[in-house]
Amino acid sequence: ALKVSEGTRENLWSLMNSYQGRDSRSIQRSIVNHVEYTLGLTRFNFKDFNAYQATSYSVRDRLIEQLNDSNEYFNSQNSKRVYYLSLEFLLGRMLQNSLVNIDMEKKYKDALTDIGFKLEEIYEEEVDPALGNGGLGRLAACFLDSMATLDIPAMGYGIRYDYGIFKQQIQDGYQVEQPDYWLAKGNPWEIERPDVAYPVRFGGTFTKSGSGCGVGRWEGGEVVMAIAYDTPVPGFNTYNTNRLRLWRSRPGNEFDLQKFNDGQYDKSIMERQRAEYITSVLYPNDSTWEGKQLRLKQQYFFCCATIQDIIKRFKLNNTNWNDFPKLNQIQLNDTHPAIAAIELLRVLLDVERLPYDQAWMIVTGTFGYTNHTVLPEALEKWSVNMLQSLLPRHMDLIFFINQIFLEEVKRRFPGDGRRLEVVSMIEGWEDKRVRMANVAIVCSHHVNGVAALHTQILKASVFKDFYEIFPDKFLNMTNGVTPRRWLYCCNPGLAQLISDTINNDDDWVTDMRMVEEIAAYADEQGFVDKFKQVKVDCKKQLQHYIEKTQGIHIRLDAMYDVLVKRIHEYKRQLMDILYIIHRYLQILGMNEEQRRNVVPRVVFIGGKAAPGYKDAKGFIKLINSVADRINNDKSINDLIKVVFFKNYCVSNAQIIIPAADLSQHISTAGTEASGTSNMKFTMNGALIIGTMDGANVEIAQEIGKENMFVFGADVHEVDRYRAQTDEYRKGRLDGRLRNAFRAIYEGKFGALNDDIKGYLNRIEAGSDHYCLSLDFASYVEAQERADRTYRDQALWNKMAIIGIAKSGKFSSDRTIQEYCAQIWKITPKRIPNPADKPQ
Ligand code: Z2T
Repeated sequence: ALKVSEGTRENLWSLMNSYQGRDSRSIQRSIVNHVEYTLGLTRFNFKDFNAYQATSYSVRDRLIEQLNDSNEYFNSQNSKRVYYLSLEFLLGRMLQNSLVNIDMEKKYKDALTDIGFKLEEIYEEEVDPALGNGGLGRLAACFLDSMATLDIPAMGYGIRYDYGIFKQQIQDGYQVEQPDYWLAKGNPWEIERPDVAYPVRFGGTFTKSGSGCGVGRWEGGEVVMAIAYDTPVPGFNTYNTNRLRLWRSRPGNEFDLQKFNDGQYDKSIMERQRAEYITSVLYPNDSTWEGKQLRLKQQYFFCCATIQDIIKRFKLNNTNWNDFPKLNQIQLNDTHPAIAAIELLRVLLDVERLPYDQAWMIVTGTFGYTNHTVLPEALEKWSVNMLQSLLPRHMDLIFFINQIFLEEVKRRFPGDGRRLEVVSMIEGWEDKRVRMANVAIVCSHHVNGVAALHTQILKASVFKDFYEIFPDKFLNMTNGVTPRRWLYCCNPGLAQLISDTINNDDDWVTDMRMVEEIAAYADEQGFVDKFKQVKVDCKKQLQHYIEKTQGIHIRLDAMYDVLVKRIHEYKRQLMDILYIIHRYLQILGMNEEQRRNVVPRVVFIGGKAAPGYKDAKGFIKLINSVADRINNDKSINDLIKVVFFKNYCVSNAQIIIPAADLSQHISTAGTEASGTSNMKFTMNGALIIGTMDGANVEIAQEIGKENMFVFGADVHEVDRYRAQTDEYRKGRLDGRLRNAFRAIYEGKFGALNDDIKGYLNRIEAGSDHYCLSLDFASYVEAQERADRTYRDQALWNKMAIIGIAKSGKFSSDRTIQEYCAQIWKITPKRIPNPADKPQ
């Protein structure tokens, strides 16, 4: 490679000065430059969307320079690196976040105003990059932000899907999915790297020589190419900028000449197109597993390219393979990328020709595995036949490592056949499947849950037998969210109030524990009034958004009661809507006097249902039917308004979360691994009504149970209830629940959907896996507590302020610090200030 001499380097450096300056004129010059020369438009006439594109290119220029400098520095230091492997990155819009992180939002705003554009309007031109389903993908995005901010040399690796999570439309009350071709108008944030390309093989044959696991040649099959697309990830208040590398599939170079000569030109071209399908679409399932072959291909495709890329980087500076785990930590975001561990083993054995013991030590020293759910339907179990035909060597290696592992278990737990059965990587006899969680656990040095309760459940039941084998492997890493996007960007009013109150500075944005200071002002009228004003302003913005996007007018002087997350039985959106029905029936039975005492509520329920999840789609229809009836009932005079919040996604989460008064996190205890929006709502001064599940437990510990509306059975009560008979549960069906069912059956909320009818009938018959009947009474009681508290606005605001003050633990900065210290064993590496470079 060409190394430029210092003299030349100085010259090259100074060339950028006029272009990358932080003054208004330089900013305008770079924007206009992109309008004219990148977009090919005239700078004398361009639209908001073009201003968005050019502004993004201008910001990207700065990020690229930071990215290159960071990367060059880490390479020169042979720095240890963290690789976060995830099939999902739910980034959300990039422009505001990037400007905020490089501390240039105000400067760009002024520069744009000067040439006739409003930055806030330009933000709205950006499409959401929505390459994720829900919490798991958004967590990966928060982690990228925190790793960059904390000066950790880290990279994210994933897939550049052409289609992100579908857009949700509602027709006739039903969810209709629209494709999300987010790249239609280009993506200014990515840098295509046609030169960073790796071959990935599928199928073919494997021939082995030698004993034990042997070494061998994998040949034939189909080869596709992985092309890199990089997105810079700037840290807040640091020059450090990390890389998110997403892979796109393209046809391999092996061309079928035979078909050409046979005159089958079209057929041969069509086969090449098949390669591109691999990265076409994100699978829209949130915590349920689907055994599709294309999904397995996506997983291997991205893992194979990633491992090649990581090894190439390692080899820039290193020759001793034993240093690999000391310099590279790979974190698996659930089991989706677990095949990466087997791929690394394969490369070390078959390509690098290392002895098995050394290769295995390297693999287990490198990987960490994060589990995100205890739901059995989410656990990945790939059929042995499918793996065998697609990845013959990998299947072979899984059998081999499983055998060695089971022999060790046999030695340590003699006569414990049950345990062998449970911890084996292979399940079943004729229809054999590979349990990817078992593979991930055995291949990793650490396994973590995402909240304290979740980790306890992993240790005590889901992975109990593994925990007894490897007690030191298991630990907890309670999730967090980035305060940059989820407070500073989405709630500038509150951010300003916090800064003004604590020390006139934004240090708290990278040290959320500092916010605790505002607790001292929870009773101070001046502060409380300002907090109230912030909330009202956010509610106005939401009101405007709802009017604009859904044509519904909502009142400002109501409690904004919000339940937004993926639709799932365990998250119990059904229980919420049944409560609304109960509340509506109650109001119908009240006289004028009693009605004056009712706290008016606007109830928002939003979220996407997996397209194949019938029951979840039925819940959406029911919510819309109930909304229809209640919203059009003039007699209740807007005491309840029900809004199905359409197409819940990152960008509109940034509107609804700051505007919430009450937020619902009501999963059956023991089902929600953590939840992360509970943290976002708390940081934005909404009160939680919730069960003792997931991270709610820790939120209660931090902010005080008395500052939440806690209800419902705990994990043990749920276990006991589930162990009872249907007869037992049927005999104890909650009366108010029964009335709500009746109202639905009678057609009060329109024609009855058969699926929903069946679902409700089963609950009535005592089949109540998610414990709606068990929890309904205490849910109603908690809702009443929320109403009483809301009537006392001083108390309500005090609770909200204490919630904000004590939400510091739930910054993803804290989470990442824990991963660094306990799993990755890595310390921050602050890159020198660019001012130290030649000027
Ligand atoms: C997901 O978003 C979550 C778990 C999954 O298990 C899959 C997906 Cl797509 C395979 C969620 C959990 O449901 C939620 O409790 C947690 O907060 C989030 O992951 C991040 O850990």
